Amino acid sequence: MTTLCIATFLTSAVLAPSGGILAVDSRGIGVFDAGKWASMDSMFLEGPKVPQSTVDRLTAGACYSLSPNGAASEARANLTFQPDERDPLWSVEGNESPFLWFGPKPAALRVNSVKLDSSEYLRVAREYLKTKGLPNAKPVLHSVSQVDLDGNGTSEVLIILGSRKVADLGINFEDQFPSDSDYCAMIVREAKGKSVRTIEVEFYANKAKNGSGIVTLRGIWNLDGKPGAEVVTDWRSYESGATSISQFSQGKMKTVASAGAGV
Ligand SMILES: [Ca+2]
Repeated sequence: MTTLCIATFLTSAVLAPSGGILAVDSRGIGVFDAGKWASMDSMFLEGPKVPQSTVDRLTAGACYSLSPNGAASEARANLTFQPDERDPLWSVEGNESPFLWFGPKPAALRVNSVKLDSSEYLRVAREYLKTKGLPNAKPVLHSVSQVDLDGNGTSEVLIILGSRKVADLGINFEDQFPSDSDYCAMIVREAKGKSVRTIEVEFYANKAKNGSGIVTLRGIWNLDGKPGAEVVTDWRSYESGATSISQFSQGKMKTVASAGAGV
């Protein structure tokens, strides 16, 4: 009897659907299927289009409304393809939650939000900005999250910072930051043995390689069930925007899926 139960359990564990689709602000962003992440359709899609049959299969089961702090509650929604020539997208119908995961309930992940007046992380931000040629910068912390990003058992710290509060960076109707001294950046603090290093993920300034732009944290979850986290961020620039899913591994943050629209 015991053997039979274990055998049944193992079979169901293997056959259980492991994939899923993340939608943010009613738009399909990324799909995890057959062990890999891919972008959902948008004007930025460079890879193959996501087949309707894949979406049907992955959205047939449960769907969860996620909160940025990691809680997940069962929800109901559908994903429908909108074949707009310029801006194709998978759109959520029947649910207005900002974050929906069509897939198995996400594994628990501990994320600690650090206070934004933290003198330690303000110091880290100033030290980082010195390496960007800004020796006297007075950064504002936008978000500071302690979390084991790569699943190696040690927490990293994901920091987003800027020269002003997000609302004051003013990128919505301008193609540049208000001044050439403005910036926005995302960095990771990683402990390596006894030392700690700062890794740049994104840096935006009027005269930076990527130009002006704003990155904001939307949420951090473990969606694919593998060790580590999926970090969901928004990027906004002049009349353009995208939501991305990234993973941190071996000291590097890599975008695994992204969808957006713009000029
Ligand atoms: Ca880690």
